Amino acid sequence: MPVVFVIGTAGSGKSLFTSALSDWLKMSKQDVAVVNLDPGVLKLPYSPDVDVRNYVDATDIMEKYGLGPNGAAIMAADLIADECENITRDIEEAHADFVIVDTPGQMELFAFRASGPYIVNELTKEPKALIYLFDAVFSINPFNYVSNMFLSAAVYNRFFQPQLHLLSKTDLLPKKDVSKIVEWSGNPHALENAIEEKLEDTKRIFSYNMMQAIGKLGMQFHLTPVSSKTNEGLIAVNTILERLLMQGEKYTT
Ligand SMILES: Nc1nc2c(ncn2[C@@H]2O[C@H](COP(=O)(O)OP(=O)(O)O)[C@@H](O)[C@H]2O)c(=O)[nH]1
Ligand SMILES: [Mg+2]
Repeated sequence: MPVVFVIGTAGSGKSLFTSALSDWLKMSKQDVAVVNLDPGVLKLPYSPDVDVRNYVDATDIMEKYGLGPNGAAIMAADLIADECENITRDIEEAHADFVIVDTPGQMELFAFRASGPYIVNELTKEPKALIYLFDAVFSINPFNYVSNMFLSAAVYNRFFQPQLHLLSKTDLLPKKDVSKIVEWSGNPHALENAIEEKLEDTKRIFSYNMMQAIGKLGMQFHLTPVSSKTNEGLIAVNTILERLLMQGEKYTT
């Protein structure tokens, strides 16, 4: 039962993408289970098969411990680690061939505290992968794009799992802008030109040096454009996931 974790900065479209991909896979007769790992979310665009809020709920924590939203979110993120066994059992009981996990809204609560990597390691021994979302509207600025590359490299450095990079919300940008960002992701010279053209002073130097430093890590950021509103790119994502997780076999046995 391969598991894929959807990750990205707050508002990058993790929950809606989880919903779109799971609906699309179900339409293609794949047996999918969807897991919500966000203890603070009030409303989800899908019905989770497994929900961390059954065990840890940030709103309850606020009341019980008299914490504000940030304190409760941090405490909730840390408490999830103790519920790994329960969540794993719930996932197993869902008897799916493929599991999609929607992670907490604030990425740092998952990626940069101890609980996230612990959960990713403990939840299953099956093949797993991370899907990292680059928000297209944010990424059209080369400075933001490079910052996102940096965050994505930092996430990889926390989990060390196969990582697939998607450009989300492409329906919100003109096609030519989507193509431009995709080109940056595959061609460092195109990104370098955009940095030269669009940025000045400190931002230009910072972005250029950051891009060089990340290049030295040898990571691939090739972005696959997707939209959770129009379902653009889901076929491509499915193909990549199959290759990444199942060496080309369907998820279903
Ligand atoms: N137009 C458009 N809006 C999107 C898309 N994906 C997410 N959104 C919107 O972006 C906002 C944040 O999305 P959400 O999935 O909650 O982000 P999360 O915090 O990463 O889980 C919501 O208002 C979504 O409706 C997309 O592909 N296209
Ligand atoms: Mg969300």
